[in-house]
Amino acid sequence: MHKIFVYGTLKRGYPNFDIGMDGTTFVGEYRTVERFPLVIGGPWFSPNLIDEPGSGHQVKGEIFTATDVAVEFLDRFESTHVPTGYRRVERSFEALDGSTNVMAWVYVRDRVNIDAVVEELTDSYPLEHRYIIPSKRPKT
Ligand code: PCA
Repeated sequence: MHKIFVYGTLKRGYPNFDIGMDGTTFVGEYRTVERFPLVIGGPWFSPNLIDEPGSGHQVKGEIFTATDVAVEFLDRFESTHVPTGYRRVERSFEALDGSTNVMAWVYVRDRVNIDAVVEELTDSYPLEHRYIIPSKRPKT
């Protein structure tokens, strides 16, 4: 089993939870141990955790356990095969109640690959009315 930390549209109650988190089981609410910048990037107003530890905030999200198949699906969903897409990396997380620290996978991006930073967030991604789900994006 894998552990995966989600901070954006894959959280419970967010637009990609139903399509993306099939085959996962909720573990709890966690935050990154290190600080990271969290931004909304264009053109789909997507949340991006930028792989620049030490700046930004401790970012809050949710940890799930996931099967190999579920992680393979998520890798494709998050375009890890595209050089400018998300990268899945292992980072450390602490439970919001401070009880435990765990390692988990998380999808991060490099700042140079983000078309436009629309907004710098603080410690969490709120429900974002501007976000455009993948199925509503024009085909290229
Ligand atoms: N989905 C992943 C990364 C950004 C996004 O929208 C997540 O929720 O963690």
